[in-house]
Amino acid sequence: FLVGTQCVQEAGRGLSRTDIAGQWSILEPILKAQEESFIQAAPLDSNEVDEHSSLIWPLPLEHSRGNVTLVIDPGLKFTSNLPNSVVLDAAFDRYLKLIFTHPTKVKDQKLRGNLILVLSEVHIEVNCTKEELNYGVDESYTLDVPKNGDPAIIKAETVFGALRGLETFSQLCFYDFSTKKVRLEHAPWSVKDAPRFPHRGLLIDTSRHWQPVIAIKEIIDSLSYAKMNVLHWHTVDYQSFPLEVPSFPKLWDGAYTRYEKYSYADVADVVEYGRLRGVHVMAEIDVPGHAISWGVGYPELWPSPTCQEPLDVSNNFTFEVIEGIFSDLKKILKYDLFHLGGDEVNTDCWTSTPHVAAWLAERGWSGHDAYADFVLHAQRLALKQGWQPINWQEPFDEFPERLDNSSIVHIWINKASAPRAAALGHRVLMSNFDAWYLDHLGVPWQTMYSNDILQGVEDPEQQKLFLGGEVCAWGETIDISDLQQTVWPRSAAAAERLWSPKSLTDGDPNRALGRLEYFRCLLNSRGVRAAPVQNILGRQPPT
Ligand code: CP6
Repeated sequence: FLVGTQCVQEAGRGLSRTDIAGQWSILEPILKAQEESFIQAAPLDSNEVDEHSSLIWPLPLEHSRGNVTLVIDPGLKFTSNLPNSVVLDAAFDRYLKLIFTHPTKVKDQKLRGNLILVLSEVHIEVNCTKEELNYGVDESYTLDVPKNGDPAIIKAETVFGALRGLETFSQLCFYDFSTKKVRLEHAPWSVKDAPRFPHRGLLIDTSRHWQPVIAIKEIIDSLSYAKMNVLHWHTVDYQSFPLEVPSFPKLWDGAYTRYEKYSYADVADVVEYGRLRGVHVMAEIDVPGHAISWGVGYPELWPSPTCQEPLDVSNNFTFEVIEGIFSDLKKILKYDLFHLGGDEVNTDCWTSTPHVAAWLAERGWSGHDAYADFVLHAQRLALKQGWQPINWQEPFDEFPERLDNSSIVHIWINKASAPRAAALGHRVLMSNFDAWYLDHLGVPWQTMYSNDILQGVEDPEQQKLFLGGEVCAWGETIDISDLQQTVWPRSAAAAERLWSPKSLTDGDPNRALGRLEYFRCLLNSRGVRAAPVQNILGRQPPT
């Protein structure tokens, strides 16, 4: 809206569309003067993505901008063509709060005769009315912010694309302390955006340290700010089993304490919390290793009381329990992928425990054979639930010939297995620990940023098999006291790698420094305890 000098909001509201058209002749010279005082901006190419070029993290696929500053109406309205959208309505509430973080002047002070342009509406158009969050859901969107105060338009295939567009819009808005108004600079904006990879995740580990549900929800919020879309929930492990499994209620006897558990309803609640933010919750039940805590409630899952892992492969009850966990979880998880762990298996307990050794001998199997059989059995149980199973890379490294190529390989030890897995037709997820393990506090953000997951994969058909990747916050040293500053800002480096085009993210990572510092401050302003960019935990003092 074109507004006079006194009262921005009221005057702005009072003008109809035809009034604006009628006043275009007044507006035009002002816009021209504004434009002339800036260098004309052209679409950015990869060489121009310097530290000051954009407030948007991660960088969009394409964007261009102009030179006009808009003021955001404190009465900003989000409208859409889906009036009953639960996802959009919830998002509108959230984004209004994020945009108006400071008391904003409604009645304007004298603006010394200046005219200002006010943006009062963001309109959203979504094609698909389904609001289920499945793997590969279309997250593309366009955002156009005209320079004359006409409504900004977000167009998306799905509500989840619209969420990404709202995030981008909110990142363009900032509070201007001199006028006490929210501003949006460099209109007109035209953004065309879509993710490079469909699976952009963070692993959290609630076995080594229990994390309260509120900490998990805060992490989901923060993931959506970086357009990350998967929470990989490593629910249980050696140390504790905090998860309620209605079919086998003694499993959560393996929780650290009676206060450190997740009820079945908690998990469903986290899944819905994620859906409203476009974040899939992918659970991991790590078998047959990393599972000692299972035996607190059901000691028969251990090979023996003194040799407690891997889970007893010779006992049918082991697979009944796994199947019970899966069928309970299937009712509340929505993601199509499910993680079966399968890493770091040492079969010594199997070969040294008499009844298991006898069972192996009957079949003529080595511990290694039984390990492969266990992983395949668990995969069949996951497939039976309609899930696509993922395993850590060891099963692929150790018995590639036995794996169905529909199973997904999650790389963590070394990148070298990734091209091999893709060549055999497996889909691949990347979390190589030299770059993307957040609990390795000495790894700088630049290393995380430089980790292109398609490195060494030239064939476009094989490249398509890379679903994306995850940064990992293993929980041995992480609880609610340091979760966020361990995850942020370094996860943002991976987030940009996984969202933005390769052409904009290759090259010297330090080109992203200024933008990353800005994004870190944005996170802080939203209550996310992101650590300083140049002062990550564990950084060595300069020598
Ligand atoms: N827990 C589980 C872990 C790790 C893995 N699985 C791990 C191993 C090595 C490093 C960091 C984490 N703590 N269940 C491996 C996927 Cl360096």
